[in-house]
Amino acid sequence: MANRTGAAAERAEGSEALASEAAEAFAAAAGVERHEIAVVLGSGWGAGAERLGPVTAQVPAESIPGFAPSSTPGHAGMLTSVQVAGTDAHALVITARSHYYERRDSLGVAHPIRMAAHTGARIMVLTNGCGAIRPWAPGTVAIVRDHLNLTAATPLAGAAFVDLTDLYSRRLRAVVSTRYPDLPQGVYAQFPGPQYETPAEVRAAGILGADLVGMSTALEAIAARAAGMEVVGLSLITNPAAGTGPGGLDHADVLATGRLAAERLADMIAVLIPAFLMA
Ligand code: 8IG
Repeated sequence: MANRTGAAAERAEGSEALASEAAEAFAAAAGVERHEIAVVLGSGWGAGAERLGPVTAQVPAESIPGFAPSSTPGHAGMLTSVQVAGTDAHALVITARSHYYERRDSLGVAHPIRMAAHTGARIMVLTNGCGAIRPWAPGTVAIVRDHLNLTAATPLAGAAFVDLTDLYSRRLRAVVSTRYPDLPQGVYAQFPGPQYETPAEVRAAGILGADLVGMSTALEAIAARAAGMEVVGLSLITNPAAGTGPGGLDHADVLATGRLAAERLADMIAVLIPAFLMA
């Protein structure tokens, strides 16, 4: 380790220095100094950048420091800079989510979030696809009201006693509810994955207070709050959680629900991002 001292050690995986370096590299690649808002597009939400405004730049995540090559062949994560129509702000759109189940690495999960903070983002929009414990139909979008972190992991290290009382911003949830009054709000439980839950685990999560089950978002939300950002979470329900629907879970059905919802979700993103910025 003799050669990993000083600056090199400070740029270690998951570090603030690496996030800062990534932000500088992205700002240079985009030719945009400041991104006021960041959006992580999860399962089903991938079309969300398209109607947001003119794309200023799009780079493969792997070209930015700290991003691991995508583990899904043919699906390189992208980092996109979009000029948000109707505002003078820029959005950093992240379709390079690193899931905890990929490498059991919560620091890697937090890297894009910390990078976003270093680009200037004060708002972090986290979207995902998830299962519903409640009888909410596939295709429904739920607003994340709170979460249960059931991963036994954290993106934080050291004495980072971060207050999570209002983690999913009441203010920004109200912005969503004003535009879309019918959306339910729910508690999202992040399981470690990659396996889906057993029916017993789903029942247990329900007793603990969860309405939704997924494999992302909670660790990212913690990292975002620790970095000083205001957080909003939106979940596309793609399936009844295991044991609550008529049959088993099939990833193909999950993807099909996402495809059917894609246009509607893209519209929602285009409506909500400017609304968050102006709130
Ligand atoms: I999409 O039912 C999607 N992601 N843990 N459980 C978990 N993650 C999910 C599910 C689900 N559906």
